[in-house]
Amino acid sequence: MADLKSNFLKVYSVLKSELLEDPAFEWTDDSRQWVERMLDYNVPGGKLNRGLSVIDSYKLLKEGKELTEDEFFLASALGWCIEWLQAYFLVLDDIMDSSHTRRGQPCWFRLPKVGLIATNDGVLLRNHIPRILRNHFRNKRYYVDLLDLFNEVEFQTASGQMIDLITTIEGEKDLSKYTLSLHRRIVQYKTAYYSFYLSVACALVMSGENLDKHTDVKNILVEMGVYFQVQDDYLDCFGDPETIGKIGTDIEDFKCSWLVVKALELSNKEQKKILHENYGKPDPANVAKVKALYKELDLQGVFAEYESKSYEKLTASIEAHPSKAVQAVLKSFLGKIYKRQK
Ligand code: GPP
Ligand code: MG
Ligand code: MG
Ligand code: MG
Repeated sequence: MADLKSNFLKVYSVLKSELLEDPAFEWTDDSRQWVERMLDYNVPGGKLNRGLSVIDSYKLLKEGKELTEDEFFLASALGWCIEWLQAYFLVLDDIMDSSHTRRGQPCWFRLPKVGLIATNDGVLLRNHIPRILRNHFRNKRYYVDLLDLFNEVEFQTASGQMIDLITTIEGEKDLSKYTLSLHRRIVQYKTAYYSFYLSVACALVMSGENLDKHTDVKNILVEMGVYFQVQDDYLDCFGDPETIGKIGTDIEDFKCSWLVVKALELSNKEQKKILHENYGKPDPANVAKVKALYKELDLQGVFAEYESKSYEKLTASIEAHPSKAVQAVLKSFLGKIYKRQK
């Protein structure tokens, strides 16, 4: 595993060097330095699960046969495209959510010399993806399928992000609009497609598969993505900031989080009043009251129950899949996130 990660990181260096020499632009030392620092700060510092999963999935689809050097490089390049996509989303999401830290360091836009230049850096990160794909896949039969896949998933994510953001306008008017079905719709689009479906879809496309024939796999991965974002919502309040590398902002931001949806479901009249009076306010005293109510309602216990139920359901749908190779891909994914603390 350590070896896999270090080989994967070597591919990052290659891709970065190519981008810093992109012949479509007239580089200067300053511009090259800015992009290099921006990439090193935002792209490789996460868990790299999404990126590494392309390699894992591709290997499992080849029934465990060793990858050639060329296959390893290409699967890694696709994995890095997903990590670039993630970096682009996170740089912009942190501005939109007024977050302070990410991956154990200040959010990129919080650096004094960066500020709103971060918005253009987001655009650049996004543009690096088709540059990487062009550099390494232009001659492949499946080039257009890859472009199509990345475009579609980006559109779904931006649409999910839009509803995540505009829902708070409605929530501020009437908190009772926050329901489980609304929550599901938001997280399915803003998280599940790019965080779960995309890695396996890249591996399938690289193996010459037609994605239209794999809607059953897609459905299971979307379910897993929903479960993953419920964990993210839970960790936003109950996770250890040192471990998750970020400080939660969902309560302050009036987010339609899984926790507030469950709290509304379980609250009596007085408890609902506490939520209405304190949710979505920046003052730490208000936030503390919401957190105290979450504890009183035993949302930690409710989440633990949800977590084991989701695991059982996902395992059952995975085991119903006809292909053992696909089952192995999905099980390895689920194993990586079950009961995660970060
Ligand atoms: C996670 O939401 C969703 C994203 C990071 C997608 C952002 C999409 C854009 C088009 C910008 P989150 O805000 O709960 O994530 P986190 O808790 O990591 O801030
Ligand atoms: Mg956020
Ligand atoms: Mg967000
Ligand atoms: Mg979150």
